[in-house]
Amino acid sequence: MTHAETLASCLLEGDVDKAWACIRNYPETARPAIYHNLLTPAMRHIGHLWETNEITVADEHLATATCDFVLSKLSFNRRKDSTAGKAMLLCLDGEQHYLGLKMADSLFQEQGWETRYFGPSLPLEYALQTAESWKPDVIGLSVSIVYHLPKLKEYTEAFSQLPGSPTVLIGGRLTGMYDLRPYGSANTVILQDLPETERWIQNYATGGQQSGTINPTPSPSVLES
Ligand code: B12
Repeated sequence: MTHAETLASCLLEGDVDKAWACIRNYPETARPAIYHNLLTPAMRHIGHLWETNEITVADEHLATATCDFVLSKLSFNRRKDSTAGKAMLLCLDGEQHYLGLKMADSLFQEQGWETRYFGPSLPLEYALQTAESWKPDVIGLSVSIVYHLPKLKEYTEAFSQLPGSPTVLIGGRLTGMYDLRPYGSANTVILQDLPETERWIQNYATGGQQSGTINPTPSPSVLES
């Protein structure tokens, strides 16, 4: 059994203590590595068990709730001097998959950013209201379900009209699977995973970030699939 599969079984039991012990026994200790190499594959494994009817919807919900708790426990403690920039992180309207977004939020905080993390499903009008008053440097969007993609275009277009032109980051399960560039606008950057996100944040700190500098390796367009 891999570490991720062991963690998946602890999450499926809803056993926070066992899940925590499994994370502590993992050889890598940096938060991004734990997110990327352990928690993400564990949740994806749970998705596979669900898809193949080896677990029930209730099992999957319990695992999700346990993972969420563990993530809160792992989250970086917000620094008082969060001056690197301001990022708001949200899921498209209707999008319920927020665990990855929560990990991205933690990475921004760890790199000294002030963040506002909105969890699942934030309608565009409310996202715009906050963006207009809070004036973030970055807006991070998460998308996991293909039928939410038309909304992605609406969001990126609306955000590209904002004063101050915040950089719009697109993340989530679909970025590693499809070419999402047709759903972006000016100032959109597509990030495939957390290591790429971490590099992007570090690059931003050194003044190297420009909109659209990071593009995904070409992959089939979702429109063609
Ligand atoms: C848990 C789960 C749920 C939970 C979500 C709870 C939650 N709080 O997130 C619930 C029960 C709500 C759910 C519902 C549904 N789900 Co679901 N779900 C999953 C599952 C098992 C795990 C998701 C997860 O947490 N993955 C781990 C995270 C960490 O990975 P990630 O999201 O890709 O994020 C990583 C990166 O993408 C990145 N990232 C993510 N966001 C962002 C944002 C930014 C800005 C950045 C920089 C980076 C970034 O960081 C993360 C770190 O590695 C997946 C299986 C899978 N393969 O992922 C299915 C899965 C995604 N779900 C699926 C489906 C079908 C559904 C439903 C339609 C089921 C239904 N019939 O109701 C609904 C749709 C709900 C909706 N409207 O959104 C399918 C999608 C298949 C498809 N072809 O589209 C999957 C693949 C399961 C499967 N194998 O069938 N689901």
